Amino acid sequence: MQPVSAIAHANIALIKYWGKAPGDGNLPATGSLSLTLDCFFTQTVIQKSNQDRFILNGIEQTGERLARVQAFLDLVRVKKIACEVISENHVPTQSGLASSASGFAALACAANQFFALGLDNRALSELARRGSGSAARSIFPGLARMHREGYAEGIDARKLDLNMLVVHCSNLEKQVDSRTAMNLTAQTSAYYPEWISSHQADLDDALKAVWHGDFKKLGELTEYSTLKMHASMLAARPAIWYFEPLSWAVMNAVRDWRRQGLQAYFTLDAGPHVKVLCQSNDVGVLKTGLEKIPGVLKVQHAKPGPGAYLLAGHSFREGRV
Ligand code: 2P0
Repeated sequence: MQPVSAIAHANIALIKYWGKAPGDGNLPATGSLSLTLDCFFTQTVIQKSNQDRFILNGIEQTGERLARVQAFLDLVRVKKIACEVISENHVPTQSGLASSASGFAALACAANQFFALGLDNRALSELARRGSGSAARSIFPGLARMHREGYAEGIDARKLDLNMLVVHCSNLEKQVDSRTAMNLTAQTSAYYPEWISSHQADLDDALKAVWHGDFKKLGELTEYSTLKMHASMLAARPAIWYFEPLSWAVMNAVRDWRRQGLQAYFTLDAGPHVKVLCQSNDVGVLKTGLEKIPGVLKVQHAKPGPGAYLLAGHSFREGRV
């Protein structure tokens, strides 16, 4: 068996997923819609070994991180063949910038070739989902829709000019991982049932906005979805929030700029960083404005990125993070 190398890019949900369906298989409780970004990616090499190993950014992983990769390999490997998985993450790990999405999408893509599984993109997205819910969407370029049934598909976004400014608000790793936070929200938040029952309408409206090339509508729904998701977490017991004061400052600035006529819409995930959806013409002025907010560490401009793909060689690529 020859070593196999694959790359997958991170994605950010515009219409969020938050919560699991009951039962095994890591099925989401709702669908979602995301944008795969060109500036954050994971490269993963898988090869035969005498024992399972997982090396992330040059550091050998043990405990939960190794166990999660092993459980994923167990889904596809024959005769428990031992593997070495080497990943280089050009995404800040555990910071709400979806490193598990690009990580498991790259691993699924590499495993498909390594074990000769012959999966098409839909089946590949289902496999990636078993590792991490959001990973299913990183199989596809640009906009991707995740179905509640557990697979993702690419969505034609040709009528839209989509850009994302990623505003780094903290260097700290997040305190509560997404899976724990989702489960706590589902079990204890009075607003969780509303989040679930009102979700499909948001997704349908967003897909309509994409179809009509209606950037404003898509942006408004993007903000609505993230705030609704975070509101459901705030009502959990104990409450969960990922915002930092700086995150609020950035959100306030985005709203001010919108009042002045700029089209910009924010979204936040399970971390303090703010991502701003905007169009090419506004990137320059928004980036300059965001960089001037006291405390902002870095602003990165992302365009729609490619789907997961295999690499011919096994040398590692340079990243921008
Ligand atoms: C999303 N997030 O739609 C939402 C919004 C974070 C906030 O999916 O447990 O890493 O690995 O399946 O996919 C983050 O959760 O969770 C996530 P697991 P995942 O992007």
